[in-house]
Amino acid sequence: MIARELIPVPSYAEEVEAGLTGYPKSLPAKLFYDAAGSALFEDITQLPEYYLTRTELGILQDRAGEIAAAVGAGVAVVELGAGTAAKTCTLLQSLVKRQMRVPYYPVDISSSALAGARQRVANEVDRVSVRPVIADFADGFGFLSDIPGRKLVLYLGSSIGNFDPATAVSMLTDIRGELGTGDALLLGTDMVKKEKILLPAYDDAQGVTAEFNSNILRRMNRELGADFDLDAFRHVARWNVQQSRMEMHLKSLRMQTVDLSVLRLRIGFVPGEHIHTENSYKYTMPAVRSMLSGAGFQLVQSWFDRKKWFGLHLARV
Ligand code: AVJ
Repeated sequence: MIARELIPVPSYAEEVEAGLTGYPKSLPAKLFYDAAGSALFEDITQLPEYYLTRTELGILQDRAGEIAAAVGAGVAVVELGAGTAAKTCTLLQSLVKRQMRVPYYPVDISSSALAGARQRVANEVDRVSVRPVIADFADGFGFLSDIPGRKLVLYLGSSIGNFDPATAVSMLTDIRGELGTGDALLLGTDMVKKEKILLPAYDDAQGVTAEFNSNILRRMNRELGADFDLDAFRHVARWNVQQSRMEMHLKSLRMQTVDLSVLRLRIGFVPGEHIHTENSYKYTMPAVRSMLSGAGFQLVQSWFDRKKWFGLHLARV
């Protein structure tokens, strides 16, 4: 086992350089989330076409009691990528009915989001002790073993969907490695559904998702002294049925070269060339089962909305 401190984490500039000099061109989806991108994602979650957030929240609200019963009393809740904990309060409410206090550890890379999480939980639920953890998952999940007691790890919002199946299994395996007997995972996954529902969710009428996608160019202009012409790229969303994923791309509308002065790099684009910016995997139950068992978890129970658009899966170590 290699100590995680010895694995270097690539910088923003290194990730951009690797992505734009590769073929086909791509950028990792996590680069969306500067301050502007995070705000745009919040806007996406409110769009009529983007069913994911409200569907998952609906399941949590309708089934919090059942989920808490299946989890059992005496847990600390650790939420990976908690943000401002918008979806967590109903579940915390059901858990406090079964134990005196619930320690709640929201984990996020953003300290401002964690301040929001603390405030929201303090306002909405009694007998929850909020202990924010600032962590970047690129550094591993070592922080989990520092948290005492039996743990329920929440990984909601279909965040797992950004990872290809092999990477998702290896990440869940890393999480599993920091957990012990009796610990549990509640995983949110977006399920496979008709293309006519999926496409608008990633290409909304107001153009907010297009704006979110092209913000990745704006960020390189600002942080890397690049000269991307935002009007020379178009947002493309497509359903890749073979790979079971929604994809987002930025399509070059003409022949052009872009200068990234901080990287001392010039990148040429032919007309129609794409930068692949995101994969968002959609799951079937067999895929969920194989992902969880591949990582050493046992599926206990799944909950869905009425249309089976979104799933919440409780698994045990
Ligand atoms: C935050 C990764 C769950 O894949 O649906 C929203 C990001 N991309 N619209 C998703 C996203 C385009 C979102 N996740």
